[in-house]
Amino acid sequence: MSEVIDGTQQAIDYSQRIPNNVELSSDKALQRALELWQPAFLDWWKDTGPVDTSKLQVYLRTAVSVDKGGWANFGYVRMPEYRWGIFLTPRDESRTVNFGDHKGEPAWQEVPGEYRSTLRRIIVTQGDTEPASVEQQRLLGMTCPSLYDLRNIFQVNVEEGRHLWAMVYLLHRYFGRDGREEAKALLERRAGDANNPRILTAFNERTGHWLAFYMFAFFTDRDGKFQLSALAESGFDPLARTCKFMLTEEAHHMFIGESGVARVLQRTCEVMRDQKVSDPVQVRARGVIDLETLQRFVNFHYSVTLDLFGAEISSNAGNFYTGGLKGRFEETKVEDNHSLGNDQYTMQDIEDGHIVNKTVPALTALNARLRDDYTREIQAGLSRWNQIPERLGIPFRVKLPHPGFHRKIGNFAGHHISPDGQVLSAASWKEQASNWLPSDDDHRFVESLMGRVIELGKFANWIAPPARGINGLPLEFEYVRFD
Ligand code: BYC
Repeated sequence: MSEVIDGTQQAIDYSQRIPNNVELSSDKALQRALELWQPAFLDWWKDTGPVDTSKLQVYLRTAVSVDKGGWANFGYVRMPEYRWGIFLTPRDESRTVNFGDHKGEPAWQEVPGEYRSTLRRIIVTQGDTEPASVEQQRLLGMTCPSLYDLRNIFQVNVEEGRHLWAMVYLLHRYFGRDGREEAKALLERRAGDANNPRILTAFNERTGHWLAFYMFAFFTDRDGKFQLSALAESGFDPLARTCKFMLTEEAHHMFIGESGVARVLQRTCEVMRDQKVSDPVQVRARGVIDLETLQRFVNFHYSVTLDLFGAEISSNAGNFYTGGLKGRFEETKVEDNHSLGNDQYTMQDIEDGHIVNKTVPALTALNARLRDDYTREIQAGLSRWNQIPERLGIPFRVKLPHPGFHRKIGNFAGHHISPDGQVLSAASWKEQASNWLPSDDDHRFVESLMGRVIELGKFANWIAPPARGINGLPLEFEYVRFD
């Protein structure tokens, strides 16, 4: 099949059973294989996607082109009829491999044999997170703080479904029978399943209420952004082009997370100011989420998301880089020779019970580096959140815990680190952990606030309305129709 998509081909062909901009109809075998996978995907959506939603009409955006400006079309859609498809940014014929041992070679349009299994594993790992997040959020539509929020979670869910399509296209198109088998297995694993769980830890956690959802969308979707950005630098051009378009969708998910938590913070701070309360028990008695609980959720979601970067020192990551498969964040903007041959990187480690700075070969520390880039962006988000209590005269500030806090992967795993970076004994950690991580009681309290608010323009008591509606529409708009 000719893979070429020239620069003018930005529009998506919706006349096909599988919408696409990759000239799918010119490769009949591939088209057939994907058309066989499509009903399995729809069955998966029916079984594990948002519950009781097949009749709802949701005001969703759908990609109509991969053009940077104005690629989306908004309208009412019944979710099972959403047009999931395959959208890649157009090919740049002059693109080269930009880092590692193959730097300067033309970007690969087919999978280099020597990297076949490594690339497949990266694509499968990325692909596995997408359905996992839909499964984790499956029950959230049963409650909602407003129609606006309900529509937003459904938008996220359908787009994560599309991101699964993005990876499945690559598996089918470039990895033959193995790829088809992996694509099948992506529909078989389940978030949190004891026998057949999702691959990465955070995607087996529970997302049991809307606070967890907003935190997930802020912290974990942003890992998505950084991982996709690193893969968008790949020398394997179809992967790079796929990830570039996925990133445009990801931005809205992170907005939902950041603004969701900001609105919770806003509402709590308003109540604390107006009713002159600060004690968490009294704050909770007003039906809003106390800031101490909010902090515990920040601690949890940040720490489990840091685990998604893998071990700080990773020979896998070094091999991905030298092979030209996965770059650094904004690789082409970094001013160096893009080989990392003799470069060093300073990171934290534990030695003799103390946290120390260690300088290591940069090539081995790429996961630590990507994690540090991520943390800088997360910290900027927290600084924006903290303007809210500041503006409302509340002294509380949300803080990031130390990167070693509550880690299960990497050089801090197996150690007990407090949020302020003290190395503790197991006993001391156990005594204090409930001050730092959400307890069952915290979850129960947050769950107790989760009603179903679906009157036009109304918002639950525990969250402030957003600054504006979707696509320039008012907050009173009927974002979801139940007829
Ligand atoms: N849980 O050398 P290591 C998103 C495994 S989120 C379980 O430390 P490496 C999204 C690892 O697989 C972005 N296992 O790590 C967000 C390896 O096993 P094997 C998802 C883990 O390989 C919200 C072993 O431990 N995309 O898109 O350098 C909603 C040693 O590995 C974990 C990607 O992750 C863990 N947390 O890097 C929806 C990008 N961490 O292979 C979507 C693709 C490590 O020895 N994935 N292990 O059996 C990758 O680039 C890499 O696989 C990782 C790990 C960065 C995840």
